[in-house]
Amino acid sequence: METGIVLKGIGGYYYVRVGDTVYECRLRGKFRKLQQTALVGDEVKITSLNREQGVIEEILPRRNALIRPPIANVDQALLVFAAANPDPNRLLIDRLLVQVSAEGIHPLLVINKGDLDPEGAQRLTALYRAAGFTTLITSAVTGQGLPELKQHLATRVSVICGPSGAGKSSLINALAPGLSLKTGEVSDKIGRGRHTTRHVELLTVGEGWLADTPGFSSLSLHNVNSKELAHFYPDFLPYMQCRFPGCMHRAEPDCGVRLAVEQGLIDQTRYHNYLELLEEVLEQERRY
Ligand SMILES: Nc1nc2c(ncn2[C@@H]2O[C@H](COP(=O)(O)OP(=O)(O)OP(=O)(O)O)[C@@H](O)[C@H]2O)c(=O)[nH]1
Ligand SMILES: [Zn+2]
Repeated sequence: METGIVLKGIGGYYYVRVGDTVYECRLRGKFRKLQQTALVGDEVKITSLNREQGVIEEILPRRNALIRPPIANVDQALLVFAAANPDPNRLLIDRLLVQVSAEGIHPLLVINKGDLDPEGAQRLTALYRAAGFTTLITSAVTGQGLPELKQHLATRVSVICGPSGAGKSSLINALAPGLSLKTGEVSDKIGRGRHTTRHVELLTVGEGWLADTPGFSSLSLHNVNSKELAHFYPDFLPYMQCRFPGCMHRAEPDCGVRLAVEQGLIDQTRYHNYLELLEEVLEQERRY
């Protein structure tokens, strides 16, 4: 048996990449009885019937599984924001960083459209690098940062997410030439792009795999609780020496995080967005 990765599934057929070959596979009958199906991203063991077809004999244990898009074993999420047009929404950046980290997925903050505002892009990436995140400036138009982005994709399964119009489809097209995803023009009137991307497939990009469908469309922080929220802030961690063990870093006395904000050691906006997300999580907990 050979081990491969499921790149896509259509109507009961799974396309499994083993080395340089893609096999069209069906699931062994036992999976139907167990009501199990394979997910894109699954590592599977197959027996080949010939050089093009095979049978999935075993689905290896999943490290994680996203619901939208349905993909297993996601290692990394590219959080794509535009340097301008549309302007980056700091609250959405922080929200996605928390959401992704809480799933155990490594976030890579990509500031695209670097050509439109090079200085703004530098400022933003410097801020988030200082906060402990991996960042990259790209441009789907000039090609800036694309070789580096490819390196970040190597040997992993990545999904792309971010707001409409940030250039997600453009980046996917630039990384996987030959594929032509539709890209939407940003309407200047409303400043938002159209949602044009649809089906789910893992694209082979260099040595890695990239989902062609954007993820994390649900914006609720259902996977985080109020006690652990601050732990997804690497920039808070060194200062989380507060008087109260359960400190949520709001109005508690002798809070190390608040002190660090006052001393300019933690970015103000990061902290304000934290408070906003904390309120949201607390409200969620009150309701359930
Ligand atoms: N100047 C510039 N324009 C870009 C860049 N990347 C994408 N665009 C343009 O921005 C617009 C939106 O790009 P898309 O790739 O459709 O954005 P998206 O994030 O996939 O948007 P949705 O499908 O709505 O989620 C298009 O007109 C692109 O041509 C870039 O790096 N620089
Ligand atoms: Zn505190």
